[in-house]
Amino acid sequence: MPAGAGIGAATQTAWGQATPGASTNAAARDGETSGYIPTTANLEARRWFQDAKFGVFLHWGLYSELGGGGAPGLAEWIMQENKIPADKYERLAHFFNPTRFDAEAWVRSFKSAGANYIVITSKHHDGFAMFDSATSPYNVKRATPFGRDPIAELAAACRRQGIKLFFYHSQLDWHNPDYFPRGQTGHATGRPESGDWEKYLTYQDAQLRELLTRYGPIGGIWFDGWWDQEKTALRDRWRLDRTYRLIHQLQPAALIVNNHHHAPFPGEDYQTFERDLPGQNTMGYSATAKIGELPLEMSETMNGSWGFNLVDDTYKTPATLVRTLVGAAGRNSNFLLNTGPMPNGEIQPENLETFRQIGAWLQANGRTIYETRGGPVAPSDWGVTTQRGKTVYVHLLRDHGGQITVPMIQGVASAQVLEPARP
Ligand code: FHN
Repeated sequence: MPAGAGIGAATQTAWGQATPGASTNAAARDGETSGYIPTTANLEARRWFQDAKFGVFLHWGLYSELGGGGAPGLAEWIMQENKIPADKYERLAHFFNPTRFDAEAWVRSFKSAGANYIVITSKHHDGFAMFDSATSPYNVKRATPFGRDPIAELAAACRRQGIKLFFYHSQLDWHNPDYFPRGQTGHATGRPESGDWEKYLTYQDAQLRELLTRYGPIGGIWFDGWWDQEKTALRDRWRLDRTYRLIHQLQPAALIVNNHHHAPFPGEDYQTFERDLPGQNTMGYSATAKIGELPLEMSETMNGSWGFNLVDDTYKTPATLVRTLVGAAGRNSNFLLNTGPMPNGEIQPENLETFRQIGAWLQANGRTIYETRGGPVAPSDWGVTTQRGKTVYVHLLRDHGGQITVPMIQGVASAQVLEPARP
């Protein structure tokens, strides 16, 4: 598969930049200034995370049943976009019955794609818990004919097959009446114009406690939706300290990340970028996302939607996605690639094929990606560099007219072409 114009490896005789792992020390310093000191287990988990490089993102929920409603766009936003009142949307739970869900098969596919971790929606903005929650009956086990806990099945499969599981958890909630006052969204849900914000936060922490105590050791919590209250008085009333402390107390090695689109807040363990490489801002999410000292990640969609969309065929090619993965690695960042499972519990065949091709590329070239850090040469028009130990991998991602100059790799002892240029 054409991943780029080629890869070369050069062995350095001297270090051209800070040693791998330096960023985790800086992260520890960040923690000290905020009062949060990551434990040794947490720092180890951050290093593991940086080595892992590639993860699979899963947006799966009641919205998957509607497949985007016949329009391209964010299928998981259909409740908001189509102004579906909460009590009507609840009915979707009665039809949620993904009988073809097979956690072991999912994990096998993602592992053979070369992924080392999975991030799945435990709750998206629609407020529906995709796990068995004693905190609220509005959950997959108790409110659907399916009657199973897919998160428990996935956690068990991940454990058996040796891959880490993270939970995406939406802070924004279009269902819970106590998510009040509303922020930028969720105004057409028919909920009463009253609610108890503190109660909402207690509810949120109770669900997080369930996620952190019932499914064994987890990779971390991937928050989203903070931005909904960014322009309101509630902006500073999330009590992140309390929530983050709870998570770190229950599972010190669980990494906290929050897709608030800013530089990391105190207590967070890595920084994520939505649909843009760190340092880019083509989507408009990253204008204020100054790159911090923590490990990095970029998330991306296969087409234009996170949730399963029936009509959106704008799939990125495997070659494009591999280039993004390599571009991320060259920026010292992980790559988190999304698929929206279908309402029957299967992964879209188109996406499975893409994963298969990415896996084939990683099988052949993974040594230039896994366990590397961003290389000594800044990302450039022609591509990026990664490095492990004294070996620098030069990834040529674009047409370079047959010749490039790679500056500042000092004392190169030997060089070889690993993957010849492809059309
Ligand atoms: O609104 C969500 C969206 O549905 C999706 O979950 C993505 C994933 O990064 N994040 C939000 C937008 O920032």
